Amino acid sequence: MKFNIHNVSITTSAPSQAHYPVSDLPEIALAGRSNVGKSSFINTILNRKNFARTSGKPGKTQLLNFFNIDDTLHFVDVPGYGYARVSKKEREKWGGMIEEYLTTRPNLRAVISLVDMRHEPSADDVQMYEFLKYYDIPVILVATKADKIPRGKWNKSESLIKKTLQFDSNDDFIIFSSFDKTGIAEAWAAIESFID
Ligand SMILES: Nc1nc2c(ncn2[C@@H]2O[C@H](COP(=O)(O)OP(=O)(O)OP(=O)(O)O)[C@@H](O)[C@H]2O)c(=O)[nH]1
Ligand SMILES: [Mg+2]
Repeated sequence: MKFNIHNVSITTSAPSQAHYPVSDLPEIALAGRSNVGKSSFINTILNRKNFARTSGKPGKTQLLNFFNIDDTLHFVDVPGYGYARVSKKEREKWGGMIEEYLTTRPNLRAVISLVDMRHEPSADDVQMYEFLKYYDIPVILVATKADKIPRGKWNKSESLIKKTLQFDSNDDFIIFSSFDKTGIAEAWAAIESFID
């Protein structure tokens, strides 16, 4: 399948099931720590500057944002986890929202799970990965901000991430950078493998 990435629009922003779009389109959700680069990832692979909102201010994406891509699939941008400066109550609200979506949505085909390639995955990252594996949701692991580490250290970073996550070798692992556009073709190939 070939995408012509021309027609992209936001379908809806939903806090809960009742607000999800009524649609048969397959969905690919994005999960990751606040500030890891989820919105940037969407912008980069769509070759858009500021489609999904990005900001240096963590915790900005508060709802599930459904983006229609050429009437072929929805990307679902999910609020980031692990943002320290939110209350316990807000964190629980977030947990309920993401869990409800991930465990009940029949349209969901795979989750793009983003981790910062510069660091060992956090406890939150590990928990998210374990959650996805527990519910048998296919994962496309994206190690992002690769531009911030020299190429000579990419293998070492990849090994550390895989070891810490107890990475399932059946899942895709993609080295990515929104800054120098590394990994766009690989990301699309992985996404398309879940859409056909
Ligand atoms: N160097 C570098 N910076 C990046 C990359 N991707 C994102 N950033 C920066 O990281 C910051 C956060 O990016 P976002 O895309 O807004 O992150 P997010 O995961 O959507 O954040 P929330 O919506 O708050 O959960 C921004 O300042 C981006 O410019 C990358 O590949 N390389
Ligand atoms: Mg975002």
